[in-house]
Amino acid sequence: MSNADRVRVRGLSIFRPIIYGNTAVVLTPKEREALPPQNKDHTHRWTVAVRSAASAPDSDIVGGADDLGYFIKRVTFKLHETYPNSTRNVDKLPFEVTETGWGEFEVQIRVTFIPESGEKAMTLYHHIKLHPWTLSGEPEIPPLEDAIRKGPVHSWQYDEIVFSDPYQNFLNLLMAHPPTLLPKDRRNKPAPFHIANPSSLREAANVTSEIGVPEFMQAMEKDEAERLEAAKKQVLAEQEKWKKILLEKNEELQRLQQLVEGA
Ligand code: SLL
Repeated sequence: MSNADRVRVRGLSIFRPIIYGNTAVVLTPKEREALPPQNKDHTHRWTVAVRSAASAPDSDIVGGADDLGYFIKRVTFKLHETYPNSTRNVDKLPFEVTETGWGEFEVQIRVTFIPESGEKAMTLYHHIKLHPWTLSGEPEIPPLEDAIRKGPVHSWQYDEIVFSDPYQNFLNLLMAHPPTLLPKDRRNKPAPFHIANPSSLREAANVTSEIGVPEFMQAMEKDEAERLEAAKKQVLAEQEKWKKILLEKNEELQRLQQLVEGA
């Protein structure tokens, strides 16, 4: 890395949209038969993952249109201790772990960035969801046939990894990989299903209608845009305030200088 690359670009922030979460399906009786003896009590197969927010068109995979390996070095998933080798390091794409199990639990997800970024690792938490979303919000384990009919359960959260004052070389790298824009509208699959997001998707989380693969869309960015707009206004107001103070101080300085010259 040359000295010029080590320079931080002050005052600049750049972000990359990601999603993290899980998909789960119930195991059919046949699949349960095929499990190793120590796992005979397992009822579901799930995948926990960190992916780019945009989905590939016509894909059954939630998110993952872009390769995040250019800025993420490793994702560590800390599973429930009932799992053997519960800390799973994933050093290459896809950043995900697939397992079978019987219970929901919280997984700790640690994202380590490439060394050139100079960024600290980031920790996320996700509750592995196995059972379908219910209207009441109360957990409910449906009969096996219902669960199979309803299809995969999805629980994903959208987030933006923000890099502030990035190193010049890291900034160049990020800019060389612009993220795929989220689609304006749902493109191919039937509408919501089982999905969760702590903010804008809360309502959608409780809607169980047609089965479909969730997809993150621009509408969900609206909340974020409104928050940014509010922040911008605040910064502008702050700027105005300091401008006024600066002017007043300048006037005072001039007055004092005249006093000094006159003395
Ligand atoms: C619960 N607090 O009681 C949760 C724990 C544990 C999940 C869930 C299988 C591990 C194995 C598994 O699903 N663990 O069989 O090794 O619901």
